[in-house]
Amino acid sequence: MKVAITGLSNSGKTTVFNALTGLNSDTTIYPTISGEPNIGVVKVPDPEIDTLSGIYMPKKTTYATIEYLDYIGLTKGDFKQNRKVFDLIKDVDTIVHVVRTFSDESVVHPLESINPVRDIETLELELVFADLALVETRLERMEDGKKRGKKPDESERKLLLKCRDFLMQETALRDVEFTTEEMKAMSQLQFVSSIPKVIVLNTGERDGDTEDAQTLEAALLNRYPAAHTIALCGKIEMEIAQLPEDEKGPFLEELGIKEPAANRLIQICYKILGLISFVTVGDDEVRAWTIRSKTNTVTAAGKIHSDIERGFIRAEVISYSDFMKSGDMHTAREKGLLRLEGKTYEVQDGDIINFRFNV
Ligand SMILES: Nc1nc2c(ncn2[C@@H]2O[C@H](COP(=O)(O)OP(=O)(O)OP(=O)(O)O)[C@@H](O)[C@H]2O)c(=O)[nH]1
Ligand SMILES: [Mg+2]
Repeated sequence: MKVAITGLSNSGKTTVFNALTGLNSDTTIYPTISGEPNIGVVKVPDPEIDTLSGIYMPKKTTYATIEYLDYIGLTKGDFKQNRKVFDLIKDVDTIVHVVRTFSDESVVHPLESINPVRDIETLELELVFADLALVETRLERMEDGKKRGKKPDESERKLLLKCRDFLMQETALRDVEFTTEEMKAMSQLQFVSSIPKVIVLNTGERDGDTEDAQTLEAALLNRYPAAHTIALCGKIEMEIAQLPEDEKGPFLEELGIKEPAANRLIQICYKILGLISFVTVGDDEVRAWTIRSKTNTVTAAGKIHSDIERGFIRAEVISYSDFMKSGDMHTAREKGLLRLEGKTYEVQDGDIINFRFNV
């Protein structure tokens, strides 16, 4: 899964990126306007994989991963600069909008005051405007083609006009209902306002800042029921992420933080994308595989290898809890807890699967 961290300049994107990845990229009090994007890959924490790995003692344990991208900020009304950002992030699975709520005189705010709701609306509009420009360009190209005698793709034209109507009303495409066919066509068009979004309120570290952010979070939920918002203090979370593993727990406890923001954010992304994972086990490798919920066994098999999908015969499936009741696969089989499933079985979160195939 790929996640892009965006936001206005100086909102704390790189700080949040460091908090999520445990890396230590430079954060500055001045806006970054050029340079290479920061990229960080992190393991998705998975206690079930930890346990299974402890049981199988495999040569290799592989967790699901998330790739985070952090780049320059979005600028209000700067179409050219923003296009650079959108070109980089147009194929990500989720956009994380970092919104500044911390006050700090030494850090310039590009819009000169702290106003999270205004910033959220500004960012949303930049996505909408970028898509509107994309639609206009495509429609123009279609018109040009028509003049040269090329027959326009009517279904695409209809879809573009539908998108344009909504975008003109400043509605992001993720809030629009599309048919399955339209969705398929949409994926080729590389819109950015259709990408699922999480709002991260980057709060200050002073007493009361967290409470203020929680109040704002509740207000945002009223205003944008479909938005997913989490509040976190980038600066503190970044410090936590830099600590050695065994020091994190006590530090979190001291601060009264139940779970690091990095983990909370991953859970939200999984939820909004409707992702689940299944597991393969063995002496060589214990491994988590990420799929969309409602995926059938054959498609899940294809995630591992196209040969397994092509030659699929059956899947031996056991839920994690049934496996734990038995302790090992042999006992599970004897107890009849290991099920044989065909092509149409809908894989459940945490299923342990062994695919039988023939190529
Ligand atoms: N007080 C406070 N300062 C923060 C917080 N998060 C970030 N900052 C500071 O704000 C400044 C900008 O942070 P960055 O993480 O570099 O922001 P950015 O969005 O990546 O900025 P650009 O890449 O330049 O657009 C740095 O000096 C950070 O230390 C926070 O939660 N509290
Ligand atoms: Mg930055």
